[in-house]
Amino acid sequence: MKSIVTTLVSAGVALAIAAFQPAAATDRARAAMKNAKGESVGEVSLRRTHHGTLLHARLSNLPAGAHAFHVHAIGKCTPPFKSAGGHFNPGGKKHGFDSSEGMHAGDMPNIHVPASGSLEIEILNTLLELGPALFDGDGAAIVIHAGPDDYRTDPAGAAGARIACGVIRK
Ligand SMILES: [Cu+2]
Ligand SMILES: [Zn+2]
Repeated sequence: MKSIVTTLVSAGVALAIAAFQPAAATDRARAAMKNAKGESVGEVSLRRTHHGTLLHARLSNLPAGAHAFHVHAIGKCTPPFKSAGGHFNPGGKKHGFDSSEGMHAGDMPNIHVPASGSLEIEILNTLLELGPALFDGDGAAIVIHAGPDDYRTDPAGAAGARIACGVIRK
């Protein structure tokens, strides 16, 4: 009997903790990245930290060179990925690290893919939270562009075509 009571009490505590978190928040998420041909180009995992979201990208099958790497506002990846909308921007800012009126929460440093086409990288985004603004009705996505972000041109850093996209899923 005692063990049943203990179990019920712990279940009650767990439910109370769960109820305290907004329904749309999560500690972990991931995005399966695909190119415009529908081929996999790897995966990005996202994890909540005390200072923002840590993104861990394991990418492959990408063209060598510098590419913009952003969080976009809509979780829909239909080639050519315009479906993902603009940059995730709950703060209503302008684009870019180099803008005095910036930056978007979805703005992140360029990635540099070597000749092998594969790259593993971790990026801490201190403005990104795995919360209700990201997991709103239309979701969010990670997008990789053909060219680099110039870190200043509003609204998207003049990064060119969108070559890969992945919906961020809890
Ligand atoms: Cu982008
Ligand atoms: Zn931006």
